[in-house]
Amino acid sequence: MAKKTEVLYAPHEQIEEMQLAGIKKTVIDCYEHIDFYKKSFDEAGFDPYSVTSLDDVARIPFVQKQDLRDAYPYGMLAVPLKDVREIHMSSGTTGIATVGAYTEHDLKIWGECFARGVEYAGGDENDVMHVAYGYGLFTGGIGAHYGGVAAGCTTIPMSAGNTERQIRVLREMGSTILCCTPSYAMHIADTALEMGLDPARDFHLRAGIHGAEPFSDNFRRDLERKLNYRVLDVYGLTETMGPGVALECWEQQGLHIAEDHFYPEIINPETGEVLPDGEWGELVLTTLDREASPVVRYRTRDITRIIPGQCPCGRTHRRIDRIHGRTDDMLIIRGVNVFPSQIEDVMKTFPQMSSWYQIEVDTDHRSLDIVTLKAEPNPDVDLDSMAAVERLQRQISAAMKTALSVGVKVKLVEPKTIPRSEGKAKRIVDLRKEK
Ligand code: DLL
Repeated sequence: MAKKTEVLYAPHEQIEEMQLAGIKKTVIDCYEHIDFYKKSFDEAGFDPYSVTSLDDVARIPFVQKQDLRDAYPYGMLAVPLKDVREIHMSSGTTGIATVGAYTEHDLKIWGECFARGVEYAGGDENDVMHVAYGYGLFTGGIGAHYGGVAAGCTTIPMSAGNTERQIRVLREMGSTILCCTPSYAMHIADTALEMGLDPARDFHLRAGIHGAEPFSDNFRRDLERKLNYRVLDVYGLTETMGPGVALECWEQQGLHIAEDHFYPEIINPETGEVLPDGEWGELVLTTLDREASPVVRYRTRDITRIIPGQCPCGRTHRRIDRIHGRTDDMLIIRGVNVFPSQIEDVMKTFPQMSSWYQIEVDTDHRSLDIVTLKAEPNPDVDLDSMAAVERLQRQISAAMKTALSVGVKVKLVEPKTIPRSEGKAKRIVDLRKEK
């Protein structure tokens, strides 16, 4: 019988009571134990003992990624180091990493949150979970692993890489749930096809719990067709916990936030004003019971919205929409805002196109952004003449114009020339930074 975690069905008023209690405790903990918050609250004139309703949250100052970086390595700990059992770090590609620390309690909650993904997939101890997110400082591998174990699955800690071996193990162990980035799942599927296998038949997958990067609906359908399973999105970030902050259920109508552990808000990224449900903006998260690394109003830079209304699955935890992208990755083409995942979605309406692409951003002589989509057609597509290639390029470009109102140059490239990734795919190549 499928598991039914009670709190996921609790009346929303009850969840709000839990949230208020969690926020009250977290702001006081942060104020009393973390210098950054004491200074930030005092400077903003915010009294952490004054919270009486969820409306008060809008008065609390934000915390940003840079604040966490400035506190590296241990400046944001709310407990003594002796109580910390595990540390993870963000990749820090743009500078100093941010640190996520966990007490024993935090690790337990993490496992329980990710395990909800297994529950949402209708899974249980009869499932074999193949974890091909990277293990290590990245939260993907270990977070999914704790989730698999907490859900009672037979959990296989593959980590990322060595794709042919992944394929052998997927087949031989009869894995039913695959956890990795969506781009790596696509690479696994494509490699299996190249090896002469039919992964839709030769694998035994039922569900994939894929996240850590944006992917479009059309990308998802392609993956589901190739692997003959259902793809569920998982969201998370080092600064608040790792994967499991929000997870999609079988309905595929948005990701349920673990509202008993996180308080979500959507803000206008320019003004900081809180937006009503349904409006797109930047997701801000407050942890409700995190002991080692609590955050209060952390600006994620991820663009989404809270989906109004209740999910047909009957669970009461509110849902965020699939992440469009990060504010830092948003392209502004002649004044129009576009995310790479929207470009991907349009490209993937062309059956001739594979899922491998990169978007190059450069500036022209008038310093206006020019955007080129470099993309691989499917290897079995016969583009025998230059004229055929140019026609397809023009058609894709025209579809971008119609769907997104932006001019995107399209350049088809040879199969396998776009780098494959075992973790997060690099979708944007910013040539402006190299000038
Ligand atoms: O990517 C945690 C994670 C691991 C999530 C495995 C899901 C699965 P970071 O490396 O700190 O942590 O990167 C966090 O990745 O702010 C988003 O911009 C992006 N991201 C995470 N999940 C999704 C998703 C992990 N489902 C950053 N869709 C976040 C779109 C996502 N973007």
